Amino acid sequence: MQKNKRYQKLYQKARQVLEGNWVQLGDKGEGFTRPAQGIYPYQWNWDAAFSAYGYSHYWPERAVEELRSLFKGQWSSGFLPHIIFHQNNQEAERPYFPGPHFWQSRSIAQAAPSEVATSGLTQPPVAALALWHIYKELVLKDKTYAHQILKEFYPKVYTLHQYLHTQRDPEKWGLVTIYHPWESGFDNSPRWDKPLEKVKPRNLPEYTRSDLDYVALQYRPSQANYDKYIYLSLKLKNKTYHDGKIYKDHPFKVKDITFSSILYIADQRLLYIAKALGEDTSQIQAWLEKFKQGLLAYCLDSQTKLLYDFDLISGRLLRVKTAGNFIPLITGAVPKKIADDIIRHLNEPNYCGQGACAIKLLPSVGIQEPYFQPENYWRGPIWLNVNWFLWRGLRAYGRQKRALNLAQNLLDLVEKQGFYEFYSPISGQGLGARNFSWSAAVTLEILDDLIKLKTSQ
Ligand code: 9WN
Repeated sequence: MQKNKRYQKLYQKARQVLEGNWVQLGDKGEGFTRPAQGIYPYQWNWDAAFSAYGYSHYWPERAVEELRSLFKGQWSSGFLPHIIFHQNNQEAERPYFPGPHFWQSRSIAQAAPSEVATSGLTQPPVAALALWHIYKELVLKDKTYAHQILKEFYPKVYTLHQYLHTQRDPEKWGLVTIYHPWESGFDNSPRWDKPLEKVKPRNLPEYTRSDLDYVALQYRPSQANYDKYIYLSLKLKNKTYHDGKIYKDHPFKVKDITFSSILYIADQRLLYIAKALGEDTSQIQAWLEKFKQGLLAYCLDSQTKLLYDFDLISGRLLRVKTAGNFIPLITGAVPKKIADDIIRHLNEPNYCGQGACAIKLLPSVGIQEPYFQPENYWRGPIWLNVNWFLWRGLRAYGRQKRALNLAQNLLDLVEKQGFYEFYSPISGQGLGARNFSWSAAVTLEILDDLIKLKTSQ
């Protein structure tokens, strides 16, 4: 099939997935995009931002609605929860665990909004990336409306970033501290194995996982890990989700390099937005500088020349070989020599180089590592949002050809398998939830870029 036709077909399919996951709330066009039917019936933070990014390419008004729904869950502290439990959500007939009754945000946290129930954790802040892209699309059609949208969201995104730079960085390292593996978005990644060793659940109430109603345990986090997730969540709840109280003795505190790198590129977008609105940019500039220093001062392993997460409890780098080591490339703030070394690793069989995998995309874990499991969630499978970040990282370092190969491999994969939640790097098989929103959203972004590239040639 001709490339252009092939791309158009895939584009249509990706749109269908996103729009098929839209959940209407009320009759005024409000709503949100669930990550996938069944297993994820509510609005997740970074999933929503990816979806908004996807919509922004062809339906920016819908993208605006997605962000509006997301920020309805924002707390007065700036904190943006990882799940928003919208009311009148017909999708959520089956109970999700841990759901609104577990978190009890409205009765426990002073800062939580009263209109909507939320979780008490956050997730990587992708929203500014979506907002800036929405603006770029809107401004071509209607400058006044585009400006209004920036004005509406700027204070919300600003206070979110401010919260992350202050409450989540009392050490002032320029890096974000997470309290729970769920906050990273990379849930059961081996990145968190060491810090979780010290977390020993006690007096855990009985609970029933809802995820296993949809996906078998072999593809999901282990029961032992789940107990720790619930235990950590209860600890946060006992501290009324108050950062000052949590910080003193919470048993899981990690400087997360992917979260912090995403915040850095989100800050860059915030800077463009501030400039477009004529706002003062000095604070944002200071955040950007701080990250650059912190990343190299605390996360660079001088021997392997790789970047790792930092465990605040043991005071040690978490030297595990995962996709996480590559994500800081998106910032363009990694010095060239170190970035070259990191990129060179992509040639190794460990990262699916030299024909070691069915699909040449970045696996979530090095395939030769003892903790690699090809079909288990964040312990080995390929995730498309991760590869989307790598694609951007490669371009930030001028590796256009490599980035193009990655994009083409990603498109081949979704064309053959469909828009799955994740894929085995060994067999290439799609796994987890089907018709997964962010897999469609990042495909739209990549397709759009390739189509533009083709038409400009
Ligand atoms: C817990 C929704 C979310 C993603 C996360 C992914 C997974 C939830 C789960 O699904 O996490 O938040 O039930 O495992 O790990 O990145 O945002 O798609």
